[in-house]
Amino acid sequence: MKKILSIAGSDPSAGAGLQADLRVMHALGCYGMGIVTAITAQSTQGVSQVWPLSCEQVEAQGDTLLSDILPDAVKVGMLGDVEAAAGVFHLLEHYPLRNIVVDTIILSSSGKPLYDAKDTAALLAIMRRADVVTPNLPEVQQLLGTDDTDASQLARELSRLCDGVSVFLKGGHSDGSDVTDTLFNIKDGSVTFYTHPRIATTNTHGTGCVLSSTLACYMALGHSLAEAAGMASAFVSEALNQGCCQTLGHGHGPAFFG
Ligand code: PXL
Repeated sequence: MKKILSIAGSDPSAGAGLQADLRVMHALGCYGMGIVTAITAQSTQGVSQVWPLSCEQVEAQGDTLLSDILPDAVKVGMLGDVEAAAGVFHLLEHYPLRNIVVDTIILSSSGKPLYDAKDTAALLAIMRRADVVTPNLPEVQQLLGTDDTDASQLARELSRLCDGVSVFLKGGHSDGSDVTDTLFNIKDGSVTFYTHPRIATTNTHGTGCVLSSTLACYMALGHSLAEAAGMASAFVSEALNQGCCQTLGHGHGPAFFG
């Protein structure tokens, strides 16, 4: 069984963060493991509080786990703050980790900061150790300091900023009746678009987490990045489609019900 590690924040409502990642990994037949970077207080109605863990707490979770078990893929999600990010960087630097997917989480969809954008250097250091990074449009624009909207150009530029990683740019924040995710593959410099109809649903909480953990699983299962990206994009589309008639809580329900 493939072992996948999520390094992420805790979301008690399980729509996003570590709990969502573990549900996805289980659904894909993988063995999910988790290191917590931050505790959040939240529901489907938004994030009310965030407590990042210390560098020492993140490092100790990882040192203990990774000296026993090495995963087949890693998904890095919410970092919380620069301290917790330093703990994550230590783990990426000190262990032979593979298939590293870094989701560049900066803001929650409800607008609560999940990482302090002024500490970009620590986030970039982590992104540079990734195989693939998965920003959404506002994140890539913020990281590049631009308001350009050309997806292939943005993906290429972010790859350059990260000294050559692949970039899977999520299309959900753009307008239009379709959603197009864009992969810039550093292996051959190709750009691939994955387009799906936009699904009318308010159950969108954790869409990015579901995508990045799905991508990590498919990479661990032996798919090429281009295949894994297409399968992850289709998985999210199918999850949103299947979950659109479900009800959970009073706000934005989960993107993936399981
Ligand atoms: O979807 C981004 C995200 C990731 N991780 C945690 C979150 C959120 C959004 O709320 O709470 C823990």
